This record gives sequence, structure tokens and C-alpha cells, in this order.
Amino acid sequence: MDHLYKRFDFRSDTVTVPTQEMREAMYKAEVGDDVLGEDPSIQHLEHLAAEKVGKEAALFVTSGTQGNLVAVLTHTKRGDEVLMESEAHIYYYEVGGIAALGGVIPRLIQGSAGVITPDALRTALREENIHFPTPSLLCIENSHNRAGGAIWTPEQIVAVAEVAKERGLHVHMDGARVFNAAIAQNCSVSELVASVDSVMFCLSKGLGAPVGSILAGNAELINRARKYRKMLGGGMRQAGVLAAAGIVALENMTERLADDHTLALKIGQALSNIETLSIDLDRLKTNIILVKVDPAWGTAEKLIQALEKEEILAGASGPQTVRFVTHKDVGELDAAKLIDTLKRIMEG
Ligand code: TLP
Repeated sequence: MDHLYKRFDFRSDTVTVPTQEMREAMYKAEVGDDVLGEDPSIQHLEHLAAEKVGKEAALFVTSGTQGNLVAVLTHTKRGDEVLMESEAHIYYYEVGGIAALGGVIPRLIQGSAGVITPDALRTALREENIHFPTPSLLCIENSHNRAGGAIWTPEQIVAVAEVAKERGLHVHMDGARVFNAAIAQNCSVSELVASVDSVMFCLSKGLGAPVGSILAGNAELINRARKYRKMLGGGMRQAGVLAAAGIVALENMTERLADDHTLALKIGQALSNIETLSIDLDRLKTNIILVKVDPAWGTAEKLIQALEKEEILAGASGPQTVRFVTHKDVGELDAAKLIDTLKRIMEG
């Protein structure tokens, strides 16, 4: 199994393993019982995280999924309507947690490259009527996973947040890869999240930490969120050993995400020359490469299996769509192997 995590693994940036520096920080981490508010490493991480994203407070959660669920629980009550883009991760990949555990009903809005326009939001927000659930939250995703890592600009976020706020909704950002979204457009994460009430981001994806995500917002929101995290079993006691890696991730791993984007673009450009594959290069701004396989050649699954025989791992994002993700544990040589192998499989 070991090789699966080491070589040619383009399935996701979630496969990244902690750096030597992280492991050393974990070894030395000062810890305490965090449920009692006594873990200095977690407190350090939460302060640092809040500062990095320009929010008052932050909470260390077990995963992106838990962070999003805690956010939805904190912002809504049972029976409320939560609006989001039709391919949102919260809707598509989080096991229906917001419905099963939060009792909320999602309302999906068709976006373009993952982005919802203010008009589309206005149309989806129905006037108060005795028959309708109460809309209370808008969730946006930046970068947008199923749209191939496509990004929202600060202006696009401000524009939808304005409409949401006019109607009394809160806004949560699933920013699992918000550091990618920021570096891709040369802006700060603080700029991207200034008009949202909460943001979740992952330490365990491109930033390379082994476990954990952050939920950030104002102090009152984070106090309430802390209680929901406990309810969901996320009170983690001496988890300062994990937070220590998160601190290294935030301090030293954000800038290098630009390398992942450069490599992704290089791969995307090379693959776009293969006739039986197609790629929307305009959308390829971050580290996710979505490749459509010509049905005349076969399915995404057929391609994934052919690649696996060559020790290259990729994921499916649909019946005809293969997803490759770049991250710190794949480099130029791995990319060259991927490109050559794909040429051989598709054209050979
Ligand atoms: N995404 C994973 C899988 O769940 C698909 C991946 O490999 O891309 N929000 C977004 C936008 C995400 O992409 C993910 C993970 C999450 C939330 C959930 O994070 P975790 O895996 O930490 O629960």
C-alpha cells in the first residue's frame, strides 16, 4: 500500500504527507486538554488562523466536512433553507450531513464555473410566503472543486453577499482551498473572505498538514460553533500534536501553492494536445485539472484503470471526466510521466 501514497498520486491534494518540519513540530508540541481550553498549541493555531484570514476568532475542527457542518448548524435552525451552487461540495460530497443532522433543506442554484451571479441568487430567493421554508444561509465554494478548481474573485463575492445580506441571510464560504484561490489571483485570503460571515479552510490538503481544518468568523459565532463541534464529537483533547503541523502549514506552506498551479497548467496544456481528451484551459487557475474523455475512446473509469496499471492514480469527477490534482508530493518528473503515459494510452 505504501507506494500508493508516494508515487504518481494525482487523486487529490488530500494525499499529501506531513513534511519533516511538521513532524518535528508535532513531536515537540506542548499540549493540554483542549475541551477545557488548555491546549496551547491549538490556541496558537486558532489565533494564527484567525489573523491570517482577517477574522476575529477561529476553531480547529477535525475535517472540512465537520467545519462546513458546524458552520451550517451554527448559522441555521431546523427547517431553514440553505442556498448553494448546484455542484457544491457541501451538497455533493458531504453525505447529506446538513439534512440528516442539521435538518435544513438545500436549494441549488446553477452557477457558471462554480460562481453564482447576484441575479441568480435574487431569483432563487423567494418572497416570504407561508408555504416556503425560511432561507437563512448562502454557501459559496472557493475554489470550486467540481468546477475544476475555478475561483471566485473578491468582487463576485461582495456582489452575492450584498444580495444575501439585503435578505437577511448569512454567508458561509467553503474555502477548503481558499489559499489556492487567493494565490491564483494575487490577493489575500482576508480580501476574499471580508464579506462572508464564516469561512472553513483545510490544513490537510495542499497545505500538507496530516489532519484538520479551520472555521473562522466573529467571536460570538465561533463560541457557538465550539459547542456544535463538541456535539459532533470534535472535542479533541490533546490535539495540539495535530495543531503543531497546522501552524507549520499556515506559516510555511501557503506561498508554494503557486507551484502546484504552474504544474497543473503545464499538465493541462500538454494534455489539451491529445485529441481524445478535452480541457477547459480558461478555468484551470488552480491545482485541479478536469479532463473530458472522448466517449468514442471509452469512459473515465477505463482511463483511470489504464493509468493505475502504470502506477498513476487519478480520480473520476463524472462518467466521462477524470480529475488530476497537483500538490507538494508530485513534481515535474511525475508530471512528465503522467503526460507521456497519457499520450501512449490515448494515442498508442
Ligand atoms: N474534497 C475531497 C473529496 O471529498 C472529494 C477532494 O479530494 O477534493 N470542501 C471542499 C471544496 C472539498 O474539496 C473537500 C474535500 C471538503 C470540503 C471536505 O474536506 P475533508 O475531506 O477534510 O472533510
